[in-house]
Amino acid sequence: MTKNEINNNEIPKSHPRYESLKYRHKIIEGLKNLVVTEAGLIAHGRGECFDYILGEKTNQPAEKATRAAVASMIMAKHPVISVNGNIAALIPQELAIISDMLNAPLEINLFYRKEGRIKAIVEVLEKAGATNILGKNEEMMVEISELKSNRRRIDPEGMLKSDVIMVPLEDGDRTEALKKIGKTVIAVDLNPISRTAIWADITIVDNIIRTLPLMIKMTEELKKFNEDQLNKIINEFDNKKNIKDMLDLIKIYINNQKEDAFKITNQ
Ligand code: PTJ
Repeated sequence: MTKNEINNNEIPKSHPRYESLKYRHKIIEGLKNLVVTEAGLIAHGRGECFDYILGEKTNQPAEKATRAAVASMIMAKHPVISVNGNIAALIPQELAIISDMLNAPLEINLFYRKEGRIKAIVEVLEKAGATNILGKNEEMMVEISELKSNRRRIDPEGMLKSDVIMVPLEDGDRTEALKKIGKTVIAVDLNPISRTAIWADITIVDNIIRTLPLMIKMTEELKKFNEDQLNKIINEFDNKKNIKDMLDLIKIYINNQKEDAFKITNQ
């Protein structure tokens, strides 16, 4: 790559969509170093589209779900965070921090297998400071018979013995399979009506780039709570209602855009 090419690809901080472009470039970088799979680009684009109609912010139902998720992770005996290529490329530092705070291993679990991908993801996570990484040793994996995709291979030290699993940016059928084998599933998915979102026990409809920093903040707060207080947060949370509230918010947001979107041209 020539110096000019590099300069041309730099995103000026003044660009109105700087933040969004910054993360898009992280995904592209991830593709170049094997962390992200080709389909990860498409998944990211789909996420961007949903984020747009959520106003690109953490809405109240997402905040509620995140609080319930953190309480569940703190109460869990063996919490695990499932890591795929996209999240390793987008927020490796935050993954390392939350893994440490919650004592939850980061288990690499990929839908698309490709020689060298696991190693590339381990490198990114370790560079970001992660120390508790599972799913590295392919020979050690066991299979969930309820699942046919590559995600069926899980780590006996991680997901197999876990009680609560966080699955950010998933593809359909795994949440269902994990539920069938008795796990509590926390999903982070910008699509509120994906199969993952509907099947999960706690669905955080938000962008993972906002969810993890919020989880870190909430963990600091909720770690001071006693068991009764944490159980209250978990028991009072109603996932179905929360997803419906999110869908209502999307309707309101789109309605408001009928007026707001054109303000920019009237200035
Ligand atoms: O790295 P691998 O091989 O495990 O593959 C990872 C991907 C993401 C490619 C794979 O799991 C996949 O194909 O997922 P799907 O079926 O495209 O689903 C991804 C979901 O995540 C979609 O509903 C997107 O809207 C959502 N999504 C995308 N980006 C974000 C997101 N949700 C939260 N935060 C995001 N940044």
